[in-house]
Amino acid sequence: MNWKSARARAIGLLTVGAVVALAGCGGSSSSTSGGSSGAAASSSGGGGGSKTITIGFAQVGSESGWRTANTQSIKAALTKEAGFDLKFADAQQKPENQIQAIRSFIAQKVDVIAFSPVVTTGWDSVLEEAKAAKIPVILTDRAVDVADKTLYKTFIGSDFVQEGKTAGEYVAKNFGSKPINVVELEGTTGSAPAIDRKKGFTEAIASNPNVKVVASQTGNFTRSEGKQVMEGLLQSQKQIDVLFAHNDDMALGAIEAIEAAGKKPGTDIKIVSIDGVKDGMTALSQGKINYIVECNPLLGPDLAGLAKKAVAGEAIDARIVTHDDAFDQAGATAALPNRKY
Ligand code: GZL
Repeated sequence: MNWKSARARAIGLLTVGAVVALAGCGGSSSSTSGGSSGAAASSSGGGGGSKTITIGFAQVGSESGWRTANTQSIKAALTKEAGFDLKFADAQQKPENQIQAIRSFIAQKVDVIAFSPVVTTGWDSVLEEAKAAKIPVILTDRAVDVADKTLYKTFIGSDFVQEGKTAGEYVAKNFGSKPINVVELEGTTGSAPAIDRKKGFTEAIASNPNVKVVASQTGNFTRSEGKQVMEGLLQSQKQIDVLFAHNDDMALGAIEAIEAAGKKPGTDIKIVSIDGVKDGMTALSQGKINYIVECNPLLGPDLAGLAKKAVAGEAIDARIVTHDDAFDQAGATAALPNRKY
Protein backbone atom coordinates (compact mmCIF):
# COMPACT_ATOMS: atom_id res chain seq x y z
CA MET A 1 0.00 0.00 0.00
CA ASN A 2 1.19 3.55 -0.42
CA TRP A 3 2.39 3.84 3.17
CA LYS A 4 4.11 7.07 2.28
CA SER A 5 0.88 9.04 2.02
CA ALA A 6 0.39 9.05 5.80
CA ARG A 7 3.97 10.23 6.28
CA ALA A 8 3.70 12.74 3.46
CA ARG A 9 0.44 14.06 4.84
CA ALA A 10 1.94 14.40 8.31
CA ILE A 11 4.94 16.24 6.86
CA GLY A 12 2.58 18.19 4.63
CA LEU A 13 1.12 19.91 7.68
CA LEU A 14 4.54 20.95 8.90
CA THR A 15 5.95 24.41 8.09
CA VAL A 16 9.72 24.33 8.37
CA GLY A 17 11.60 27.66 8.23
CA ALA A 18 11.21 29.28 4.82
CA VAL A 19 10.00 26.04 3.35
CA VAL A 20 6.29 25.42 3.41
CA ALA A 21 5.68 21.69 3.07
CA LEU A 22 2.37 21.04 1.40
CA ALA A 23 -0.15 18.34 2.05
CA GLY A 24 0.62 14.98 0.45
CA CYS A 25 -0.25 14.90 -3.16
CA GLY A 26 -1.90 12.27 -5.35
CA GLY A 27 -1.92 8.95 -3.61
CA SER A 28 -5.02 6.90 -3.03
CA SER A 29 -6.78 9.75 -1.24
CA SER A 30 -8.71 12.08 -3.44
CA SER A 31 -7.04 15.17 -1.99
CA THR A 32 -5.34 16.02 -5.25
CA SER A 33 -7.77 14.39 -7.59
CA GLY A 34 -9.65 17.65 -7.15
CA GLY A 35 -6.85 19.14 -9.20
CA SER A 36 -4.39 20.64 -6.76
CA SER A 37 -1.43 19.59 -4.66
CA GLY A 38 -3.51 20.10 -1.55
CA ALA A 39 -1.84 23.42 -0.84
CA ALA A 40 -4.96 25.54 -1.18
CA ALA A 41 -4.43 26.76 2.38
CA SER A 42 -1.19 28.51 1.56
CA SER A 43 -2.17 29.91 -1.79
CA SER A 44 -5.77 29.59 -2.81
CA GLY A 45 -6.61 30.69 -6.31
CA GLY A 46 -10.07 31.86 -7.16
CA GLY A 47 -11.76 35.11 -8.15
CA GLY A 48 -12.23 38.14 -5.94
CA GLY A 49 -13.10 41.59 -7.16
CA SER A 50 -9.54 42.84 -7.87
CA LYS A 51 -8.34 43.78 -11.38
CA THR A 52 -7.45 41.08 -13.90
CA ILE A 53 -3.90 39.79 -13.47
CA THR A 54 -2.01 39.33 -16.72
CA ILE A 55 0.33 36.36 -16.27
CA GLY A 56 2.90 35.05 -18.73
CA PHE A 57 3.62 31.32 -18.40
CA ALA A 58 6.53 29.70 -20.30
CA GLN A 59 6.03 25.91 -20.23
CA VAL A 60 8.80 23.33 -20.88
CA GLY A 61 6.95 21.68 -23.75
CA SER A 62 4.64 18.69 -24.15
CA GLU A 63 7.18 15.88 -23.74
CA SER A 64 5.31 13.63 -21.29
CA GLY A 65 2.03 12.69 -19.69
CA TRP A 66 3.18 14.58 -16.63
CA ARG A 67 3.64 17.77 -18.66
CA THR A 68 0.20 17.42 -20.24
CA ALA A 69 -1.39 17.13 -16.79
CA ASN A 70 0.68 20.07 -15.54
CA THR A 71 -0.39 22.28 -18.46
CA GLN A 72 -4.04 21.28 -18.03
CA SER A 73 -3.89 22.17 -14.34
CA ILE A 74 -2.34 25.58 -15.05
CA LYS A 75 -4.80 26.49 -17.80
CA ALA A 76 -7.76 25.29 -15.70
CA ALA A 77 -6.69 27.52 -12.79
CA LEU A 78 -5.57 30.69 -14.59
CA THR A 79 -8.93 31.48 -16.21
CA LYS A 80 -10.68 34.81 -16.84
CA GLU A 81 -13.31 33.84 -14.28
CA ALA A 82 -10.52 33.36 -11.73
CA GLY A 83 -9.26 36.88 -12.50
CA PHE A 84 -6.43 36.07 -14.94
CA ASP A 85 -5.40 36.86 -18.49
CA LEU A 86 -3.03 33.95 -19.26
CA LYS A 87 -0.40 34.27 -21.97
CA PHE A 88 0.90 30.70 -22.44
CA ALA A 89 4.08 29.78 -24.35
CA ASP A 90 5.22 26.19 -25.13
CA ALA A 91 9.03 26.14 -25.44
CA GLN A 92 9.22 22.70 -27.06
CA GLN A 93 11.92 21.74 -24.54
CA LYS A 94 14.24 24.53 -25.80
CA PRO A 95 15.56 26.95 -23.12
CA GLU A 96 16.18 29.60 -25.79
CA ASN A 97 12.46 29.56 -26.59
CA GLN A 98 11.65 30.09 -22.93
CA ILE A 99 14.05 33.04 -22.71
CA GLN A 100 12.40 34.52 -25.81
CA ALA A 101 8.94 34.03 -24.29
CA ILE A 102 9.98 35.69 -21.02
CA ARG A 103 11.40 38.65 -22.96
CA SER A 104 8.12 38.97 -24.80
CA PHE A 105 6.17 38.87 -21.52
CA ILE A 106 8.40 41.71 -20.26
CA ALA A 107 7.78 43.71 -23.44
CA GLN A 108 4.02 43.17 -22.95
CA LYS A 109 4.40 44.48 -19.38
CA VAL A 110 2.60 41.49 -17.82
CA ASP A 111 1.88 41.66 -14.10
CA VAL A 112 3.67 38.41 -13.23
CA ILE A 113 5.80 35.78 -14.99
CA ALA A 114 5.87 32.07 -14.16
CA PHE A 115 7.81 29.26 -15.81
CA SER A 116 9.17 25.75 -15.42
CA PRO A 117 12.81 26.08 -16.56
CA VAL A 118 13.87 23.39 -19.04
CA VAL A 119 17.38 23.38 -17.56
CA THR A 120 18.88 24.91 -14.41
CA THR A 121 21.43 27.29 -15.96
CA GLY A 122 21.41 30.34 -18.26
CA TRP A 123 18.67 32.39 -16.56
CA ASP A 124 20.55 35.18 -14.79
CA SER A 125 20.31 37.89 -17.45
CA VAL A 126 16.69 37.42 -18.50
CA LEU A 127 15.61 37.30 -14.84
CA GLU A 128 17.62 40.50 -14.23
CA GLU A 129 15.58 42.07 -17.05
CA ALA A 130 12.30 40.97 -15.39
CA LYS A 131 13.53 42.40 -12.08
CA ALA A 132 14.46 45.71 -13.74
CA ALA A 133 10.93 45.78 -15.21
CA LYS A 134 9.57 45.18 -11.68
CA ILE A 135 7.76 41.99 -12.79
CA PRO A 136 7.72 39.26 -10.11
CA VAL A 137 8.79 35.78 -11.27
CA ILE A 138 7.48 32.47 -9.92
CA LEU A 139 9.26 29.15 -10.62
CA THR A 140 6.97 26.14 -10.88
CA ASP A 141 8.03 22.48 -11.04
CA ARG A 142 11.75 22.94 -11.78
CA ALA A 143 14.47 25.09 -10.17
CA VAL A 144 17.11 27.42 -11.61
CA ASP A 145 20.73 27.86 -10.58
CA VAL A 146 21.22 31.65 -10.35
CA ALA A 147 23.69 33.74 -8.34
CA ASP A 148 20.98 36.05 -6.99
CA LYS A 149 18.09 34.13 -5.40
CA THR A 150 15.99 37.33 -5.23
CA LEU A 151 15.54 37.10 -9.00
CA TYR A 152 12.47 34.97 -8.33
CA LYS A 153 9.79 35.17 -5.63
CA THR A 154 9.38 31.45 -4.97
CA PHE A 155 9.96 27.94 -6.31
CA ILE A 156 7.00 25.58 -5.92
CA GLY A 157 7.64 21.96 -6.84
CA SER A 158 8.63 18.51 -5.65
CA ASP A 159 11.84 17.53 -3.89
CA PHE A 160 13.53 15.60 -6.71
CA VAL A 161 16.46 14.46 -4.57
CA GLN A 162 13.98 12.83 -2.21
CA GLU A 163 12.19 11.22 -5.15
CA GLY A 164 15.47 9.66 -6.32
CA LYS A 165 16.27 8.58 -2.76
CA THR A 166 12.87 6.92 -2.33
CA ALA A 167 13.39 5.03 -5.60
CA GLY A 168 16.93 3.99 -4.63
CA GLU A 169 15.90 2.88 -1.16
CA TYR A 170 13.21 0.66 -2.70
CA VAL A 171 15.69 -0.93 -5.13
CA ALA A 172 18.32 -1.53 -2.43
CA LYS A 173 15.76 -2.96 0.00
CA ASN A 174 13.77 -5.14 -2.38
CA PHE A 175 16.28 -6.26 -5.00
CA GLY A 176 19.67 -5.70 -3.36
CA SER A 177 20.08 -8.94 -1.41
CA LYS A 178 22.30 -10.24 -4.26
CA PRO A 179 24.50 -8.42 -6.83
CA ILE A 180 22.28 -6.62 -9.37
CA ASN A 181 23.02 -4.57 -12.49
CA VAL A 182 20.93 -1.39 -12.74
CA VAL A 183 20.48 0.68 -15.92
CA GLU A 184 19.25 4.26 -15.58
CA LEU A 185 17.17 6.25 -18.06
CA GLU A 186 17.89 9.87 -17.14
CA GLY A 187 15.64 12.84 -17.78
CA THR A 188 16.57 15.86 -19.90
CA THR A 189 20.29 16.59 -19.52
CA GLY A 190 20.85 19.63 -17.29
CA SER A 191 17.29 19.70 -15.95
CA ALA A 192 16.71 19.90 -12.19
CA PRO A 193 14.71 16.63 -12.02
CA ALA A 194 17.39 14.70 -13.93
CA ILE A 195 20.26 16.11 -11.83
CA ASP A 196 18.52 15.66 -8.49
CA ARG A 197 16.81 12.32 -9.07
CA LYS A 198 20.17 10.86 -10.08
CA LYS A 199 21.77 12.43 -6.99
CA GLY A 200 19.14 11.00 -4.64
CA PHE A 201 19.21 7.53 -6.22
CA THR A 202 23.01 7.39 -6.09
CA GLU A 203 23.05 8.40 -2.42
CA ALA A 204 20.40 5.81 -1.52
CA ILE A 205 22.18 2.82 -3.12
CA ALA A 206 25.68 3.82 -1.97
CA SER A 207 25.39 1.77 1.22
CA ASN A 208 24.55 -1.46 -0.64
CA PRO A 209 27.57 -2.80 -2.59
CA ASN A 210 25.29 -5.31 -4.40
CA VAL A 211 23.56 -2.50 -6.32
CA LYS A 212 25.58 -1.31 -9.30
CA VAL A 213 24.50 1.20 -11.98
CA VAL A 214 26.20 -0.29 -15.06
CA ALA A 215 24.82 2.22 -17.61
CA SER A 216 23.05 5.58 -17.47
CA GLN A 217 21.77 7.52 -20.49
CA THR A 218 19.25 10.28 -21.13
CA GLY A 219 15.92 9.44 -22.71
CA ASN A 220 14.92 13.12 -22.49
CA PHE A 221 11.72 12.28 -20.53
CA THR A 222 10.00 10.98 -23.68
CA ARG A 223 8.48 7.55 -24.39
CA SER A 224 10.09 7.25 -27.84
CA GLU A 225 13.60 8.09 -26.63
CA GLY A 226 13.15 5.82 -23.61
CA LYS A 227 12.34 2.94 -25.96
CA GLN A 228 15.25 3.75 -28.28
CA VAL A 229 17.82 3.96 -25.45
CA MET A 230 16.51 0.77 -23.81
CA GLU A 231 16.83 -1.09 -27.14
CA GLY A 232 20.49 -0.06 -27.19
CA LEU A 233 21.07 -1.07 -23.57
CA LEU A 234 19.48 -4.48 -24.14
CA GLN A 235 22.02 -5.00 -26.93
CA SER A 236 25.05 -3.62 -25.10
CA GLN A 237 24.51 -4.93 -21.56
CA LYS A 238 25.17 -8.61 -20.83
CA GLN A 239 22.85 -8.60 -17.80
CA ILE A 240 20.18 -6.05 -16.78
CA ASP A 241 18.34 -6.79 -13.53
CA VAL A 242 16.72 -3.41 -12.78
CA LEU A 243 15.73 -0.29 -14.73
CA PHE A 244 15.50 3.03 -12.87
CA ALA A 245 13.63 5.50 -15.10
CA HIS A 246 13.45 9.19 -14.17
CA ASN A 247 9.86 9.30 -15.44
CA ASP A 248 6.98 6.99 -16.38
CA ASP A 249 7.04 7.92 -20.06
CA MET A 250 10.59 6.63 -20.50
CA ALA A 251 9.71 3.53 -18.44
CA LEU A 252 6.73 2.86 -20.73
CA GLY A 253 8.93 3.18 -23.81
CA ALA A 254 11.46 0.84 -22.20
CA ILE A 255 8.68 -1.70 -21.52
CA GLU A 256 8.00 -1.84 -25.26
CA ALA A 257 11.69 -2.54 -25.92
CA ILE A 258 11.90 -5.18 -23.16
CA GLU A 259 8.84 -7.02 -24.47
CA ALA A 260 10.14 -6.84 -28.04
CA ALA A 261 13.32 -8.51 -26.76
CA GLY A 262 11.20 -11.39 -25.42
CA LYS A 263 11.63 -10.46 -21.75
CA LYS A 264 8.99 -9.79 -19.08
CA PRO A 265 9.06 -6.21 -17.68
CA GLY A 266 8.56 -6.21 -13.90
CA THR A 267 9.76 -9.82 -13.70
CA ASP A 268 12.91 -10.45 -15.82
CA ILE A 269 13.82 -6.78 -15.50
CA LYS A 270 12.43 -4.96 -12.47
CA ILE A 271 11.36 -1.36 -13.11
CA VAL A 272 11.20 1.60 -10.72
CA SER A 273 9.94 4.92 -12.05
CA ILE A 274 8.86 8.42 -11.04
CA ASP A 275 5.73 10.54 -11.81
CA GLY A 276 2.61 8.41 -11.23
CA VAL A 277 0.73 9.31 -14.42
CA LYS A 278 -2.23 7.13 -15.30
CA ASP A 279 -0.42 5.01 -17.93
CA GLY A 280 2.44 4.41 -15.49
CA MET A 281 0.10 3.48 -12.64
CA THR A 282 -1.78 1.14 -14.98
CA ALA A 283 1.49 -0.63 -15.91
CA LEU A 284 2.29 -0.82 -12.19
CA SER A 285 -1.08 -2.38 -11.37
CA GLN A 286 -0.40 -4.92 -14.18
CA GLY A 287 3.01 -5.81 -12.67
CA LYS A 288 5.02 -4.43 -15.62
CA ILE A 289 6.47 -1.75 -13.30
CA ASN A 290 7.34 -2.60 -9.68
CA TYR A 291 7.27 0.78 -7.90
CA ILE A 292 6.46 4.40 -8.74
CA VAL A 293 7.36 7.51 -6.77
CA GLU A 294 4.71 10.12 -7.47
CA CYS A 295 5.51 13.68 -8.57
CA ASN A 296 2.44 15.87 -8.43
CA PRO A 297 1.82 17.93 -11.62
CA LEU A 298 -1.35 19.64 -10.40
CA LEU A 299 0.28 22.99 -9.57
CA GLY A 300 -2.33 25.26 -11.22
CA PRO A 301 -4.39 26.25 -8.16
CA ASP A 302 -1.26 26.88 -6.10
CA LEU A 303 0.21 29.02 -8.88
CA ALA A 304 -3.01 31.05 -9.06
CA GLY A 305 -2.81 31.89 -5.36
CA LEU A 306 0.92 32.64 -5.51
CA ALA A 307 0.46 34.95 -8.53
CA LYS A 308 -2.16 36.97 -6.65
CA LYS A 309 0.12 37.21 -3.61
CA ALA A 310 3.11 38.24 -5.76
CA VAL A 311 1.15 40.99 -7.53
CA ALA A 312 -0.23 42.20 -4.20
CA GLY A 313 3.35 42.36 -2.88
CA GLU A 314 2.54 39.91 -0.09
CA ALA A 315 5.30 37.83 1.52
CA ILE A 316 5.77 34.39 -0.09
CA ASP A 317 7.87 31.49 1.18
CA ALA A 318 11.03 31.13 -0.93
CA ARG A 319 10.54 27.38 -1.33
CA ILE A 320 7.23 25.55 -1.37
CA VAL A 321 7.58 21.76 -1.49
CA THR A 322 4.79 19.66 -2.97
CA HIS A 323 5.04 16.26 -1.30
CA ASP A 324 5.10 12.97 -3.17
CA ASP A 325 3.45 9.65 -2.40
CA ALA A 326 4.86 6.31 -3.59
CA PHE A 327 3.05 3.23 -4.84
CA ASP A 328 3.60 -0.50 -5.07
CA GLN A 329 1.30 -2.71 -7.18
CA ALA A 330 -1.46 -2.93 -4.56
CA GLY A 331 -1.28 0.81 -3.90
CA ALA A 332 -1.58 1.61 -7.61
CA THR A 333 -4.55 -0.72 -8.06
CA ALA A 334 -6.32 0.95 -5.13
CA ALA A 335 -5.46 4.51 -6.27
CA LEU A 336 -6.24 4.19 -10.00
CA PRO A 337 -10.03 4.69 -9.82
CA ASN A 338 -9.58 8.13 -8.21
CA ARG A 339 -6.64 9.40 -10.24
CA LYS A 340 -7.26 12.48 -12.32
CA TYR A 341 -4.00 12.28 -14.34
C1 GZL B 1 9.07 16.82 -12.76
C2 GZL B 1 8.95 17.28 -14.19
C3 GZL B 1 9.42 16.19 -15.11
C4 GZL B 1 8.57 14.93 -15.02
C5 GZL B 1 8.61 14.47 -16.44
O1 GZL B 1 8.57 17.82 -11.91
O2 GZL B 1 9.72 18.45 -14.43
O3 GZL B 1 9.30 16.68 -16.44
O4 GZL B 1 9.06 13.97 -14.13
C6 GZL B 1 8.44 15.79 -17.17
O5 GZL B 1 7.63 13.52 -16.79
O6 GZL B 1 8.76 15.68 -18.51
